[in-house]
Formats: sequence, C-alpha cells, structure tokens
Amino acid sequence: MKIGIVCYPTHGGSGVVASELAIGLANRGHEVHIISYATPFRLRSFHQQIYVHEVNVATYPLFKYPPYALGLATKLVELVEEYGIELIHAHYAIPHATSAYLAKQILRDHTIKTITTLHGTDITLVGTDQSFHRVIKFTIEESDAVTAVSHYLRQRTIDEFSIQKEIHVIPNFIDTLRCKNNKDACLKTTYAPNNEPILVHASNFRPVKRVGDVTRIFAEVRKQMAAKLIFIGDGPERLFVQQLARELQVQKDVIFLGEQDQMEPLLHCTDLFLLPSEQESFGLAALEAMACGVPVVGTSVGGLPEVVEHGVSGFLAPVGEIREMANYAISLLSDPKKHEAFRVAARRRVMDLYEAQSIIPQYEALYRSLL
Ligand code: GMT
Repeated sequence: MKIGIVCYPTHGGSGVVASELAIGLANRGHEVHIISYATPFRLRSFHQQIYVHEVNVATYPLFKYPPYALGLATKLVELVEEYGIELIHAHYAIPHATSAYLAKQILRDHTIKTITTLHGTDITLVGTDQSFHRVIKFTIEESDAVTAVSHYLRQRTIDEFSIQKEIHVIPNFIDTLRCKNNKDACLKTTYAPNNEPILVHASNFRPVKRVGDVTRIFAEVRKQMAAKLIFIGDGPERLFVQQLARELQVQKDVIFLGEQDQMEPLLHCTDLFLLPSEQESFGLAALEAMACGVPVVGTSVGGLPEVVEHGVSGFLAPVGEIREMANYAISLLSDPKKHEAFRVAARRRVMDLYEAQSIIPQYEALYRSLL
C-alpha cells in the first residue's frame, strides 16, 4: 500500500510512534511517505521505501501565526496526486487530522482514506480547550477510522467529545530487538563510580510530566541509600529542576544528559525508571524502559496502569505521592532478588503485549479494511 503518515518531528512520543510505524510498514514492503515540518529524528538515517516531505509554510506580514494547517493540507493534496497515496494516517489530531480532512475534500476525484491516531494531549490537554473542541470533534467524526493508544484514551475521547464513531485501540509498541542490540553500549561506572543504583527519567520537561516530583522522589531515596539520577530530555522545566536539585542538596548525584535520539543504549546502565506524570495517555518512555528490563515507579494515571503492572513490573501511586513512590523505589533497589524479578517481568510484559511485530499488523489490517 502507499501510505502517507503525518506527525510531529520532535522527541515527543507521538513522533516516535509514527516514525517506528513507518519503519515497520516499509520493512513489510509498503511505500511510506512522511509529511512533517522537519525530518523526524528517528528517520534521519536512510530507510528503504520511506520518503520524507517537509511542509513549508509561506509567511506574510499580515499573518501573526503561519497557517501550518493550510500548508500541510496543500502538501497532502500534491503528494496524493503525485505518488498515488491511498491513505493518510494523521498522528496527533491537532492540526494533522483536520488538514487530512481538508485535503480529502479537495481531492474529491481520488478515493483516499484518512485515519486519525489520538495520542493523548491532543485530547486531554489541548483538544478540550474551547479554541479547538468543535473542530476536533468534527474531525474525529469525519475520519474514515480513528485509533487511540490506550483504552483509557479511547474512553476519555468518548466522554470529552461524545463520539459515536468506533474508536479502535491500537497501543504504542516497541522493537524489543533494539534493547538486545545495545547491551554493551554504556558503562555504568561512568555515571555511578561506586556502582550505585541509577534511577532515570526521560520526558519533554513539560509541567504535565512533574519533573520536580522526580527530583523530590530521588532526594527521598538518597536519604536512605547511595544512588544516582539521570535526566534524559529537555524542555521548559529543566532549569527549575536543576535549581531544585541544588536546594535538595542532591545536585552532585543528578546528571542531565539532554535530548537523546534513543534511550536504549543508556537504559542498560539503569535500575529504575521514574514517571510521576500528572497525565499520561500511555507512557511510551515507560514502555521503552521496561523493554530493556528496567522497572517503573510512577503515577496511576491515564494509560500507565495498562503499561505498568502494579506490584509486578513496577509500582504506581497517586499523583504527588512522593514518599510512597520513594518507598517503592527503595523497596526494589535494596532487594536484588525482588529487583531482578521485576526486571524479568517488565521485559516479559513488553514482549507479550507491546512488541512491534504484533502491533504493526493491527495497523495494516485497519488500513486494508478501509481500502
Ligand atoms: O504530551 C506529551 O508528552 C507529548 C505527547 C506526544 O505527542 O508525544 O505524548 C503523548 O503521546 C505519547 C505517544 O502516544 C504517549 O505515550 C504519551 O503518554 C502522551 N502524553 C500524554 O498523554 C501526556
């Protein structure tokens, strides 16, 4: 099939899922066109059968905001006509799904199908804002098919937008071989000279991720045992966290690595992943950690309970319960046998439920059902 995938090129989960889906589909012989305002970081290297198209939007003194949604719709029309793309898969509703709808109206004489995959903040944070609500509801209803990355997000979408149409749940996924291939990529003593346990967090440092809580949980752990904390990623709250680490007097045990294209190489050196988010429709970063046998301590919000099995592959606590999450972390890091059991269970859960080989065919089957 000839598939157009629209996504954000940034380090957020939706761009990663869209890129990994493109790679999986291309490996299965499909022709995949990626449409975004820049090349997604996971697709910068060459991939057979993947074509990347950058959307350029004209600016004009009258425009306060460049009309990206219109530039995107125009690019989609051009690509369908030029390459014979059969379906457009928009990742993250705003504005991708609406641009796909507009392109489909313009392409009346082409029978293209549109699929919208909802990722989380497009529904729970941004989508519910009154400045987008009506357009998002309309666009979801007009898509030929809609998927959500978790059962939680499917239900939230129905509740928030009173959607009648079927919403398929196709969870995020991971190529678990990527962990195996990176087994010897990092040297633990680089970060933990006395082989202290290493806690790790990765996110876009936006308020929804509560990175301050990550630091507070670590400070509680640090009171009980030697440990290190590695932060992966960057964003608006990074400076705040660096300041907080100094206030809590843990700055010498906290390492900021900044944005990384892949976590797997580092994950083999780590012992526990912290994700105490306010909201999390799925928690792709937690899945990546678990795939490398790193248990997760986080919050029982959104889709995270569908990813982390409380008491088996990690622990989940209510948002803001710093001490509870710290105690969970200590209970794992101070008991090697229990920790190893959680490591094995975490990787097993990903292999059983979230392996790319079993999820990508679900998208293929959905495409075929439309064509
Ligand atoms: O809101 C973000 O953190 C970014 C957003 C994205 O577009 O990357 O993340 C959402 O999509 C991910 C991929 O499906 C999910 O794993 C994240 O849980 C979800 N984030 C939230 O719901 C807060």
